Amino acid sequence: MISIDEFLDELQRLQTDAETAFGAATSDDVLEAARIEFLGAKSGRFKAVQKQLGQISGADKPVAGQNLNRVKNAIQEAFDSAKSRSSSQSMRGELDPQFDRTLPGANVKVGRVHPITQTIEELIDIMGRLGFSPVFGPEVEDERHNFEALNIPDDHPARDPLENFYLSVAGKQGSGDKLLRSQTSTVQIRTMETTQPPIRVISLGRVYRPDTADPTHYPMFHQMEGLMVDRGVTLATLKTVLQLFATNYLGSSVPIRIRPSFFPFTEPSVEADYFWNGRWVEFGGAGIVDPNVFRAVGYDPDEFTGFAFGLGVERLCMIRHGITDIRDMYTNDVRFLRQF
Ligand code: FA5
Repeated sequence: MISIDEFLDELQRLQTDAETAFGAATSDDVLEAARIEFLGAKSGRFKAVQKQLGQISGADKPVAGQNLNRVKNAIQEAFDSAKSRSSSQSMRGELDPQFDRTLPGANVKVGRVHPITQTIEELIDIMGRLGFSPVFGPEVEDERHNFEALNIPDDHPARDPLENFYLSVAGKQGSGDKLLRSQTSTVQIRTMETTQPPIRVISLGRVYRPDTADPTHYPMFHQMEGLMVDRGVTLATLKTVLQLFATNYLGSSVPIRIRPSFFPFTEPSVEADYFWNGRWVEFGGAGIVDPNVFRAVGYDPDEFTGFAFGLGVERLCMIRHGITDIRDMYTNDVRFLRQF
């Protein structure tokens, strides 16, 4: 039998010795040797003291056990902190005589987030503050979501194979074919199919059109779609949200205007412009959601109204950074990209 006092003395010695040894280890090898001496699974000193637990009287066992655990944790902690110290660079200077701390550091080249991704993150942040949550949809779409539910009939020119990337070779409208989505308005439908009003969402992502690349057009670009559905949403709500968006993204002195336009899925439809560097610049289409769109997703158009808008993300990014050619964003020239 061992008395509890002897056992606790032994534990205290073990802890002091271990902390001293780990603290004084001057290389990884010495630290490892100390680890084996104190924490070694078979014949480490901690293990030896642990075995003595069997010789403690039953009444003292709980106290002995608690102290054993406490010391085990303290020793482990002392080892962990010595280990992390030895792997840090400053320690290498002290421990490894071959390490020359006067050498210049390695020049690590840190990458950057692409300007379009930066813009998307900022747009999500701004719209989030106005209560709009981000939602996402697939880039390969079917005709229901890209056209039909958006009130775009089979014979509409927007469905022409020459205006879209249909995915079969035959590529024909009305064939039930899949296509690369030509607008993010698809996500309006997907959201309304699965959610009941009130709705306040934005959807950001890539869209594809067979447009010839020029300074302001690219065959793949990004849009930010906005959708708000509730009771009593009007064109005034839309204009307020667009103005708040422009103020937050471009600055408080930027006025916006809306002018009549046409989209099959909104009625009335508008084009939204902001005033920038002495001229009006278009930032996208918008309007009040057409009752036929609500019918297509099972909403009652007499109960709810909503607005939707679709803005070109590249154009917003370009205006903000003074980029004059959209193609620069997609040539992957790091001399261009590292400016943002
Ligand atoms: C649309 O795509 C509508 N879906 C927008 C909308 C949504 C209207 C909801 C009403 C309600 P539009 O084809 O005009 O609209 O495109 C919107 C914006 O995308 C344009 O204002 C422009 O900023 C941008 N855009 C269009 N084509 C290109 C292109 N080839 N390259 C870069 N940006 C483009």
